[in-house]
Amino acid sequence: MKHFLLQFFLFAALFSTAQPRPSLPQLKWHDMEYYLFMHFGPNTFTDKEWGHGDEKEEVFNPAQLDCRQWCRIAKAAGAKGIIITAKHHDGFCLWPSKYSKHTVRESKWKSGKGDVLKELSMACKEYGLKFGVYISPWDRNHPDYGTAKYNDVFVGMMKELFANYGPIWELWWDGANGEGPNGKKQVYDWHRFKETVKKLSPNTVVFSDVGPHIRWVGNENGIAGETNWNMLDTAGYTPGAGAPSNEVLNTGNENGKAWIPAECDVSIRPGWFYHKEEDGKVKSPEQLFQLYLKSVGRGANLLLNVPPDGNGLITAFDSAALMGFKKLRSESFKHDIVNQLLDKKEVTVQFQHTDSVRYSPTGGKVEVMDYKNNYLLVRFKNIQEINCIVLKENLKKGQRIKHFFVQIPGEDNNLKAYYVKGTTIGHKRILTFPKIRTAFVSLYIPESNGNPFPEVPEMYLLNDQLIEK
Ligand code: FUL
Repeated sequence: MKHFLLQFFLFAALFSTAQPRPSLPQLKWHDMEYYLFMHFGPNTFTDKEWGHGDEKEEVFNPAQLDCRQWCRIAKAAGAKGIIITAKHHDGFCLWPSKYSKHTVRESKWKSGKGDVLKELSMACKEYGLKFGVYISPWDRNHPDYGTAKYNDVFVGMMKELFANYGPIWELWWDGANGEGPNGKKQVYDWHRFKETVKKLSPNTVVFSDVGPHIRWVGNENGIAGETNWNMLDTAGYTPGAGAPSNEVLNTGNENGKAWIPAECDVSIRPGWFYHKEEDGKVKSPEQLFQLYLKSVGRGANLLLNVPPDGNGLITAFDSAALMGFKKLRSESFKHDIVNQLLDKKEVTVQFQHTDSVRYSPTGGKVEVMDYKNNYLLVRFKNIQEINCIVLKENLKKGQRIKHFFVQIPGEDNNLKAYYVKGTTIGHKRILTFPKIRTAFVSLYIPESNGNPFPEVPEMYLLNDQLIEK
């Protein structure tokens, strides 16, 4: 018995030190990198950001709604999916839910026969885009909100979503709740909500402030932490007011117990919903590129909101900005110098780490680590000109790199020519700097949680105007 107990505790100790790893749906999610958010509903017509839930259903009437136009633009913009506000805080459902009387069915649009989710999910399939659904737990319309019955309503609605519009790639639970001191208090059954998704659609990744699969980045400006761990501790926390601080959400927890990477939601306009007076305030392609560097370039994903207008179309202002952004990305990241030269055998990439370094595959801390020699060296046969390096880490092994130095001696071998100290890498860490001519780049990893697994970096020469500001 004693022996058994000892084994049990040893096993438990090993297990508890194991680093979290992404699930397969999460690994695929990391590769999605950039996709669109669409805020659409009664607010689009009433010019509000937060509807009260008492708006007449007839206000919703997007005469020219064309989800294929949304998808055509998303695809041309290089976005890999669309997440739509199926139900915002006003409770209006963009599908004819049997759990509500505040839906497209009660509107005049298509004489009550329309279904935005049907149209969009089909258009996404046609264009090869992932389809995601935002559904607000906070509901200012539903008569059951504030009672236990509302949890049944919310679960029932999710069941409808999975049954009729799947596969749903990402489900978004917004944590916002603006009920005042005398407002209704809903005790959400988060556990039941999670179990419902797990059972009905195990490959769906669920976003909320604290996951379970994807976390909020802690701001709505599209900016991830320069230190950005994909791990988070969630014990004792809930979405919304019960979430960890924005600072913690922004950087994650180095030793967090669960893999819950950050997603950066940000709007192309000042507001989330369409407002005509913001037509002149759409972010420029250059601004979007900077956001890309600060989100995807810091190991997070970019969820860019592009709200359709009252006709049910994406305006020319937004579409032009998206195309400009796409052009900047395509031109910038077209020629990966390292890969091209690898093909021609004009570069060598070596990763050196001491032979003494061994890492237990169980994740247990069983051997002494020595990282003195963790160098990734890139040597070019001929001098190259670069101003951008994309560092990457093999996330299948978890996120381990804690600290790195990149050194690029100039043509004259001046070791100080470019030298940057950084913290985490994760899915991608995009570094930009004034252009430099060099034959050699080194990445030194002095600190990592377990043996580090950096991937072969990409290197580019971007237009000088685009380096991170
Ligand atoms: C917030 C909401 O309150 C905003 O209206 C918007 O939907 C944004 C994405 O999330 O919490």
